Amino acid sequence: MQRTIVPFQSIATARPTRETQGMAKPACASGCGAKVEGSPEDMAPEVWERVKDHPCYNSEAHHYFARMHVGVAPACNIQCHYCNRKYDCANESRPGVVSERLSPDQAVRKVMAVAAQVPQLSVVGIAGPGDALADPERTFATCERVAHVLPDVKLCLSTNGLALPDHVTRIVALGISHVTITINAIDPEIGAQIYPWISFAGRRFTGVEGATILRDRQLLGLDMLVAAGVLVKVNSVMIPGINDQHLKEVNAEVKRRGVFLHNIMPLISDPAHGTHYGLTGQRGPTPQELKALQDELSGGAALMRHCRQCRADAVGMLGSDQSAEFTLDRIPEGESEGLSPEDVVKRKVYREIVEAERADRRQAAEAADDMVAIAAPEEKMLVAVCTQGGGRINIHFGKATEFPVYEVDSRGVRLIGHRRPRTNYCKGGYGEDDALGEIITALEGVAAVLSVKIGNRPRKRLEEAGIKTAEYPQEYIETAVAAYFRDQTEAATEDGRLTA
Ligand code: CLF
Ligand code: SF4
Repeated sequence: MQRTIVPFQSIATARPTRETQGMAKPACASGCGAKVEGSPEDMAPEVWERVKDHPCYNSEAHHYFARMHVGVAPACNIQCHYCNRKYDCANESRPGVVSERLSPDQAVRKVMAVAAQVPQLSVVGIAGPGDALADPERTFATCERVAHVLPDVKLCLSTNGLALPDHVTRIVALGISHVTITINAIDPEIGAQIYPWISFAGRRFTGVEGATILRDRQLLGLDMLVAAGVLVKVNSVMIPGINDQHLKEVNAEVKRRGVFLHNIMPLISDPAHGTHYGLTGQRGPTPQELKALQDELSGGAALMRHCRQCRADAVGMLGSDQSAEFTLDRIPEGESEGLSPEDVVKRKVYREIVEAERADRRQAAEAADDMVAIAAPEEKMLVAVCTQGGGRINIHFGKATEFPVYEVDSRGVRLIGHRRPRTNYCKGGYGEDDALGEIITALEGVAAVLSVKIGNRPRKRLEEAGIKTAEYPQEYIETAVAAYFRDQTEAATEDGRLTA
């Protein structure tokens, strides 16, 4: 089996220091950085312990830890206008080709194979391809067995919430510590524009009646989970013209009820997916519209901004899907009773390395807030980075398949989302002009791209499009973004002085 463990290798074997990089001085000359997002000081110690290695519930953790989904839940009990059952559940995944549907036995085999190869694996989630609780026995049998053979992973579920109140007791008993509920509306008039029908208590309900039942069950399940101490995340699909403005009410309501995170996901709508919205021309929001809504919600329920809308069979770090390496035909047959002692040690050592890396990153970040604080309040910019994990700028521009975007101003450096063109620029030694055009379109509004290296041709095209480039090999992302911002604002001030 092909093995790809990029972030582990980059941290464990190549932990770069300024000395090993041969850097006479830091890329940021003052050695400054920025406060990293999702740090332990942002939450109670017991909560930190529960989220510090969950790549979705903790933004910092997504640089270091991986999740995998096992597609054991094909059935669903509602219909969403953004879903076509031929594809994965769009509540918790990007519509793609149908996943390999697994029995609980097959799922456990797959989990063990991934855990042995991917020491970053910290969470096993069930997110479809239908609803995790529409046929709960398959979901619970899988969770029970995974907890038995791999006690160091967290168990995570995603559900539309209709069946949730019936299963909270079992969820708690099985030690499922993290649950996501997709709530797109609390106003049933709006819900009726999203859900044509639900199936409940042996009957089909449509329109406002169906949307009311769904809303009531979602909120009841949420309250029960919060009361039981389960960490709840709410996902909402942002649908322009239908629920985009209403999501402010949803955010306030779920905050009031004690959710840990609210994840607003852009509608993915394409006629090729055969969904109602795709076929009727309902568009998804632009990155700018999504950011504007998220900015309006600051002060409400805490927002997740690093979601990748991953598939129901996704494997690996968020944003780098390794699922093709772990199809059933590549996994050994037979029962698995647990990891080998070597693999157990490998996973333990990885966590120790991450602890050290996180401490180092925070230390490097301490001075950054001071550095960016000298900027005028109105100065801000969006900066995209090229990374393959570890919280560092560690790939060439041509290899980047997605671009995390950070906003920087006098208050600090914050991740605001990801831009994902359909393909990367470099194709085995040569660059593709069409891909470059798509990347430039995807980066609209971004002031600069920071990478390990960028070739002359893409650099020139980006600069012609008004996007600057800079190289910060192996530097921490926040440190590099803060240094770039400082240098640019200082240069602008200098230019102003010279022309005054
Ligand atoms: Fe999976 Fe979801 Fe658990 Fe994460 S995904 S069930 S909470 S382990 Fe994560 Fe993927 Fe976004 Fe979901 S990036 S789609 S939020
Ligand atoms: Fe599709 Fe998921 Fe909605 Fe069910 S809950 S209809 S699987 S998007």
